Amino acid sequence: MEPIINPDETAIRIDSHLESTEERSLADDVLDGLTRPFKELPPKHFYDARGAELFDRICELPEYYPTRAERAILEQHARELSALTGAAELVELGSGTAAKTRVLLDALHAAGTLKRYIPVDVTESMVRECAAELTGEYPGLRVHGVIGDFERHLDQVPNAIGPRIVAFLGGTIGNFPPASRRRVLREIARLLGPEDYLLMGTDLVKDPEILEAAYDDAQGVTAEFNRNVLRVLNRELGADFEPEDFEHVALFDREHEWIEMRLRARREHTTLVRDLDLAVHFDAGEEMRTEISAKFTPERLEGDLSAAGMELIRWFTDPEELFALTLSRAVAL
Ligand code: SAH
Ligand code: AVI
Repeated sequence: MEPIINPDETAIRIDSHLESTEERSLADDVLDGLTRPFKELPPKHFYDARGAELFDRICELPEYYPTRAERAILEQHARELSALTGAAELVELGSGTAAKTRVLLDALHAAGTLKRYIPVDVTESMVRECAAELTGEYPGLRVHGVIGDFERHLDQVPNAIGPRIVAFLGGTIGNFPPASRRRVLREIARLLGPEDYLLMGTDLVKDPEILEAAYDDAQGVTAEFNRNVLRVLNRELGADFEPEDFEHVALFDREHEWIEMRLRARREHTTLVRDLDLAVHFDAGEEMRTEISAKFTPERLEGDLSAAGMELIRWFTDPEELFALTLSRAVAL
């Protein structure tokens, strides 16, 4: 019997680099982070399927302006970006649902240059769903999904097939502390050939009240997103956290100019992380850091880019100057 060939199948390729190594990285992060004097967990573990759904809800909240501001900038400048870059492919780091990315894909598709989209994300379901949707929406588009950690797997991004934009939207670069931020940017610079550009979204320094409201919304969606990391630890590592034992805290650190999200223990207790054979004690009121979200000035951004071997080419912002979208290139050595 003839095999049934789905004509769309050739349009999609997905590579996964996580599997058991990802469980290892969660275990290492938990062992390292929860045995420190000031407990800490890296934010990438928020994003299981539930965390990704909660993040989508955050993007719709009245207080969370970054998504709307970045979308407005993209809508204003997509055609210009398309003409300037002539991109044949778009690599997107932390692609999520690629909701805003469609604005750029529309422009590149209309210009007739776009051939391939490469979403890179730790959340497997996101990469798979996004690949299926986008090949349906853009006839002729090939999608090569990379399920992986952009701190460890950027060398798995396939070689460019033409001028490339690497998009890093949403302000996700701000979720790295300064040293790792520069390390990630250096790795990104290695993805850029002489014809290629980094298109990066960064949230800007502003009134602390606006910032704190964006990370502590009235409906409590961000609080649920924050506590979701405890559910991930319960499921993946057999921990026995009671999420409601922790209160959501979001504050703007004026010295570092970043938002810090923390979980504050409501009572003294000890949690067992069964798979690591680890007992973790929390004093009443003790706080564990779960995310930083750095806010940028043009100087901070230029400093980080230049330390990573890139130069800023264009700076776009929204009318209220809440958020910036920048285009950069690798500096020729
Ligand atoms: N770019 C989208 C989503 C931002 S949310 C937007 O602008 O709305 C951050 C995304 O990055 C999530 O989809 C999450 O799964 C992914 N992510 C976070 N840390 C990651 C890491 N270390 N490696 C790969 N993806 C990561
Ligand atoms: C993905 N990242 C840029 C978001 C941010 O604003 O730092 C994650 C987030 N945390 C709380 N709300 C949104």
